[in-house]
Amino acid sequence: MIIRTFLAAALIGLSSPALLAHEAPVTAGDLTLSGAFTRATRPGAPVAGGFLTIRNAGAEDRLTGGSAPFAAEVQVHEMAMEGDVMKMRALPDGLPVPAGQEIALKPGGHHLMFIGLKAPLVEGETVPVTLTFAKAGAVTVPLKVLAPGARGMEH
Ligand SMILES: [Cu+2]
Repeated sequence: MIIRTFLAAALIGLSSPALLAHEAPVTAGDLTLSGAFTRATRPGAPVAGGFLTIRNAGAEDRLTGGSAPFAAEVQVHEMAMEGDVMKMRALPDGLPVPAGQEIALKPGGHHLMFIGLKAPLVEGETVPVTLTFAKAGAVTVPLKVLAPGARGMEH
């Protein structure tokens, strides 16, 4: 039911993206992925971040990486202090999604990193990312492209 709704929304989105304020959640097994967005980039920008909420109704899972047609590579990043400087770095073992909990990838925290952008991300468009989970497998999620600097969906 939720998947059908998502497909219908995606089809509508192809013809008139402005109809959709935000994308319907995507479910895969025990996981529900919602509020997924990225941000518009300038021409030539090499990287962009991706953000979403992952709710896990089942046993512990792990987000290990992913792929996207608009980027050469998708990594899972954390923010960490190095001396006095906040830096981001890839999580080589991925990001745990604890049993029965919800985690948020958000600006300033854990995030997806799109590396080697093949084209600018254009505000108002929707682009797909396929995330890889240790248990749930590959899950494709539509990412809304918001304004540069946007911190999340407006409701
Ligand atoms: Cu990053």
